[in-house]
Amino acid sequence: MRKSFPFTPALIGLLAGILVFTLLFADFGGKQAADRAVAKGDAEKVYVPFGQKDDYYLFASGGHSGQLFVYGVPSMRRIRTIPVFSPDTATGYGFDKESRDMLGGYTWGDLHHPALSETNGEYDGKYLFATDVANNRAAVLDLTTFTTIDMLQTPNTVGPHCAAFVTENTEYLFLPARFSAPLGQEYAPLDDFQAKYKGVMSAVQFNEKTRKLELAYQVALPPWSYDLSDAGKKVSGDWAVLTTYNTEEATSNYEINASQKDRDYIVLFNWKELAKKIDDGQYEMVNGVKMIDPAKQTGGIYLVPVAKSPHGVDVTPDGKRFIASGKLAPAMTVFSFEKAFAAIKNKKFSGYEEGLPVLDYNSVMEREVNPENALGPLHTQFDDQGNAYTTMFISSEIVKWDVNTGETLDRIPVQYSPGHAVSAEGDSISPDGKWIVALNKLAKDSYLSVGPSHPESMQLIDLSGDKMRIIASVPVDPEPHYAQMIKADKIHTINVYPQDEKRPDSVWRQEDARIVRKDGEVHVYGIAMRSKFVLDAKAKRKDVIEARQGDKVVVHLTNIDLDEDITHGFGINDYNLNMEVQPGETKTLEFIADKAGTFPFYCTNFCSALHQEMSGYLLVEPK
Ligand SMILES: [Cu+2]
Repeated sequence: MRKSFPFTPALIGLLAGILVFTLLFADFGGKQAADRAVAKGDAEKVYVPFGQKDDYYLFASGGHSGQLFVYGVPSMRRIRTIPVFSPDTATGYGFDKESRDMLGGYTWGDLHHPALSETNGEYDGKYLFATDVANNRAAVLDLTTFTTIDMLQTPNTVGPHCAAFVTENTEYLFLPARFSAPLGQEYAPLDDFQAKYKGVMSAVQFNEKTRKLELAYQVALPPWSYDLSDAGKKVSGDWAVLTTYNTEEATSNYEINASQKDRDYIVLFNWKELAKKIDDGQYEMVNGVKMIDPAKQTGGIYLVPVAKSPHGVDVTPDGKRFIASGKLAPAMTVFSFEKAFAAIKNKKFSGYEEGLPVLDYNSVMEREVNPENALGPLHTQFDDQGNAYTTMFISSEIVKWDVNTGETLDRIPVQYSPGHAVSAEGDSISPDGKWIVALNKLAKDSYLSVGPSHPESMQLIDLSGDKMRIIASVPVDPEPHYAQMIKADKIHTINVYPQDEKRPDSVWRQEDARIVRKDGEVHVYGIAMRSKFVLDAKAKRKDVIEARQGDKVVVHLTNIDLDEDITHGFGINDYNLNMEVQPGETKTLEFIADKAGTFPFYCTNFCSALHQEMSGYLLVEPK
């Protein structure tokens, strides 16, 4: 018996342990089964069976890749990468003459906030605009072809981060600047910051007939940083709002010096009044651009005090309110356009800043919304029920709240640190309320490791139930700053480029292919078709280009395969050149044959069983 004594408590302990373990395991097993069932339900929501298409296109900025990423929602499959501000060897963008000229020698860009064209406040699916923070450009993409069709360099505007947003009928695209600089980026010491530096906003228009972007006018705003913006809607349709930071006018160590004041400003402006000033000649010409100085040509621009260092400012779908979030303050602030209009009418100004009237905060503010322990509110999106969804960068979550009452309705953690979020049709006058995608700055431990730097992530959140649910999480290349999501049936792509016989330099019949030589120039008017190049119909070898070293060679190539998805490429071995010619398209490659020798060229896009045979020679005879 003595021997058994030590065993009894141990045995009891063991049995108890087994029991607890069994209970725990059973509980855990049950929970796991339940979780799996829910996960299965979630998986079904994102599963788009083969043969079916997604419900939405999501256009996400590719940040400093200079590209735009296209995803399908809800599958979250990446469908396409569209090069915009940087060259791309896959499509030859930046290599063929037209896109190379358009890029203007720049080899990188920083694409931030894409904006879909609108008609009556709804996304119309025709065009998409984007801006380049790195090199002060605006671009427009044609959504019938998913290609960049024009680019505009904006002088005076330095780092247009606070863009792009379009007015309700795409009358304007505004590009306010992140950086202040002397006009024309002239040299001026930083001690002259207040006197000589300006934060310039460009007003750009898109001419649908010429398919060109045009710089309408600019506004020389105070030397602050302009961060994000939104256009008014309906009752506020003539207005737009932008956030500012560094109203301290710091010139160094911004982390501290640009965060001193308790309040920065929202710039509230009436773009119709600004356009009228231009019509009335109230501007000066600065570096060839009509420039409004709001301190001299007063009216139409007002300041609204806002919680310090705000990021996003977003107009509600009904156009009645604008919501700003101070990223260093825990609150979202709801402002009323109606109250702002009354304050402007009654001149309820609390003072002037850099010559601009400051509206009295309490006269314009409707509500401060401060969800408990929510930190770092950045950007707000909307659904179809009057609810707002704000990303919290620091507490890493999305908070759903009622715009009318400020009541917090739901919160969901995301991995990690969301900058923007985008809801379906979220910036239009009628959001769909189905999905919101969190654009997270850090994926950390979400995916297989790829070394010290990890991908960013996008998380798809289902809004259909009472509670938000994350139902998919996908890695994404750096760096989606913002995205817009549009119903797929609003986009109408073409299958092939039309056979336009009048298109300059195009050739549609093999017998018309020719090579023309004159004074050190070789002009090729050729055809790409399955599975050959026809460059000179009369030559012994129809797929050969002969040039002399130093000649300028211009290859015009038309893809006469008017067949969807039969795209051809033209890459020249060891000449660092490649371009894509899509079905029915004519593209031009222009270069100096500065290297003598023998250089095969070949079709770079797989096009048929005999694709490998689709090649020829560039022969460059030495001088
Ligand atoms: Cu081919």
